[in-house]
Amino acid sequence: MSETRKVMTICLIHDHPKVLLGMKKRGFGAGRWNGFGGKVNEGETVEEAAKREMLEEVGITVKSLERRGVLDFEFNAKRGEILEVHIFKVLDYFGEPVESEEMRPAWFNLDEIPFTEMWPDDIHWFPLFLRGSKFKGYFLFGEGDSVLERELQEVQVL
Ligand code: 6U4
Repeated sequence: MSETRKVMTICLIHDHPKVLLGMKKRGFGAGRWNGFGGKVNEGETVEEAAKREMLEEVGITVKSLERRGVLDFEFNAKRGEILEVHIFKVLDYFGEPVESEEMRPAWFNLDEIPFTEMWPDDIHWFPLFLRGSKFKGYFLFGEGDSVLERELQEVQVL
């Protein structure tokens, strides 16, 4: 079976002991808390897309970031269409989070991350992200918030 890939980004700011999340107000994943990000456009690198989305969605200018994870997501109802999501930690930035048409930002303490209102994969990889690991994985989603298959491993190099 042929496979298509859409490359996407997620950016997270972890200013210990808080992490910045956004409530997605519209479109894909609306109603969930998530990192900031979106599709990589033609002609831009994944890092450029990650920075652009941070500025568009939450008004933050990213000076430097580091790739921490790459996850492939697939929906059972749409087999063969893979979302390849690159997860970045923002290392250095300026600006304050500002609400946009797409996202309502809020800081969460690490012991209050709202996993039940996030994508169901997040509870698995967030702990790796928060402790500074790099990781790769694959999640197959079924109906509702079910995860039918999951693979997740720490890696030295992405
Ligand atoms: P438009 O509406 O074209 O501006 P765009 O902002 O480019 O869209 P969007 O909002 O569809 O893209 O991006 C979806 C966001 O959701 C990306 O940041 C990736 C993220 N995402 C998708 N599946 C996810 C999942 N299973 N777990 C997760 N984030 C996911 O934590």
